[in-house]
Amino acid sequence: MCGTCGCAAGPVLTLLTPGERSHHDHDHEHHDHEHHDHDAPAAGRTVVLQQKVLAKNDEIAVANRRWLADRGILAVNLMSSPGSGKTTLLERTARELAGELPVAVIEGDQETALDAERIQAAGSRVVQINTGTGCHLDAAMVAHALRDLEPPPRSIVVIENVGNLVCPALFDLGEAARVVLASVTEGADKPRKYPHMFRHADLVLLNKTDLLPYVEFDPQRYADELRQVSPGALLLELSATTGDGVLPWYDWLRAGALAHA
Ligand SMILES: Nc1nc2c(ncn2[C@@H]2O[C@H](COP(=O)(O)OP(=O)(O)OP(=O)(O)O)[C@@H](O)[C@H]2O)c(=O)[nH]1
Ligand SMILES: [Mg+2]
Repeated sequence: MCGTCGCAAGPVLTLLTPGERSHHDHDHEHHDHEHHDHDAPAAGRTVVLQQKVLAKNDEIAVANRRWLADRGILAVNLMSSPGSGKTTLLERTARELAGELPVAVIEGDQETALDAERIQAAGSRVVQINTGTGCHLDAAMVAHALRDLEPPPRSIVVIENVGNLVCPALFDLGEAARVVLASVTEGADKPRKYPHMFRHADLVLLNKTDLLPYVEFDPQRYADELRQVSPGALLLELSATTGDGVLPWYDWLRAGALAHA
């Protein structure tokens, strides 16, 4: 997992509410996340530490899940490669479900509050987590963010994880569902090359279908590749930019929200 990728510094959280000015020079609150196996002298010790980190994470994830269930909130862990279109889809979702279903967002990025500013402009409550050198969110970060975000009961919280297809797959955040967003510019081979990410996905969204005329990408091959890794995952095709195909995504969110309310 993160033994060599630099998940060392603590995260920084910024709450942006609709209409509020961005203040990204926020409190540099550091939390203890015990990620750090960089000093481990031997492989055996590294493995033990990794197991401890994951066990601790799982404990906090269980608490997050209970906190969310107590409030009837549907939490979705949204993961993808950098630039697949997570924030673009959430901007559209926030706008188009406004007034029907409140969608609050937790944004995970190494640096900047750029994504939080976009979600804020789309009218949703949002907390930005900056992970520094870290390549994924963990349950403790999400626990802090949920307290800052204060999502209303019976709402939806989407957690936009740090963009990559590797480490985010390992960390349970306490979500009710895992959604992987892929885009047609990434190639059809990604499910088999990054099986851990796709294996536990409840839903896979194939984005940027408006670009299909311009890229070499076979949606049928993609569906077949996904089936090999994750036979149970639902696959929906859409374009976050044009809005084509987004209605089944909204129906999926509505059904999930209803089931968790
Ligand atoms: N053509 C096309 N472009 C898209 C679509 N969705 C997103 N984009 C573009 O893809 C780029 C990245 O989109 P983002 O929404 O920032 O992607 P992201 O997954 O949030 O990126 P990170 O947070 O950096 O991981 C932007 O230039 C978007 O305009 C789509 O459906 N079609
Ligand atoms: Mg983003």
